[in-house]
Amino acid sequence: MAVLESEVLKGFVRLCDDGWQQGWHERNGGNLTYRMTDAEVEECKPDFKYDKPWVNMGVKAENLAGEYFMATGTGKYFRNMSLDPEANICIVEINAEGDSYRIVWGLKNGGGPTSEFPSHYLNHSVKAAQTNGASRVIYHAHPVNIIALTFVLPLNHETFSKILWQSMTECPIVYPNGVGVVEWMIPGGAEIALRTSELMKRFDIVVWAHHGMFVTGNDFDLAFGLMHTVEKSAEIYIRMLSTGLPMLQTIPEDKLAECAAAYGCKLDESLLK
Ligand code: 2HA
Ligand code: ZN
Repeated sequence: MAVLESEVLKGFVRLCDDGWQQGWHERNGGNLTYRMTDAEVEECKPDFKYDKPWVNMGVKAENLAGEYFMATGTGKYFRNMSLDPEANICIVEINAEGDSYRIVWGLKNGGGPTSEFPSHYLNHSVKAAQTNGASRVIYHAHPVNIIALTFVLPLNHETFSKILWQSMTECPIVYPNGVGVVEWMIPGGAEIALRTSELMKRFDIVVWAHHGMFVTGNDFDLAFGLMHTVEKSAEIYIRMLSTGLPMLQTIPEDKLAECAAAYGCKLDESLLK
């Protein structure tokens, strides 16, 4: 029962429930992975079984060798995570080369980690290196409003970042590095994984056109909060457009950096050019 009683599993499941309640996880949409701390691994280890085969991921990250990840299962529904975590979630161990995983807990009825595991894995690699190990969560969801915007806005980082920053005053403070954008691609493979992880070197948020969003955070609250904030700003922008009325005013572009600075954050002003 070590895993089922752990705080880390409770936090993981809570994020899944919160995302489901927001309407971001139709059917089996979306996925979540968490890089466990050494203490969490020790706590959960009594439940681990090392009898499953190694599975090659098609991508490699040496800085994640030997790490343990908690991951939603492929084809599993966020709606069901809290009802039966052991059937819908797994813990995987990464091998010494950093290119394969094996399931050590969970998915009791079979299956594997999320189809987007290669993307999650490379994003974890980039973020762990960049934050000296502080970043632990990668979260992928299908929020309605940000997806809708990918049909009507040009697909570039500058347009999305500026419009979303200007849609709500907290935004330049919550995500001063802006938003990266990937054009439509086939999900689930190494190509979109590499593309996304390249952008994760610069951003904590990557929008996948006509699909959804990837965000990263040091913990579940920060990752969920980031998804929530970006999606809310997209919703405000869309509601503003939906009035059909002309926009009379917005947050001044030349005040965005000042707003972030007032809270100790540095806006990536290169996105405003
Ligand atoms: O888990 O969201 O991108 C299903 C997906 C794939
Ligand atoms: Zn998806």
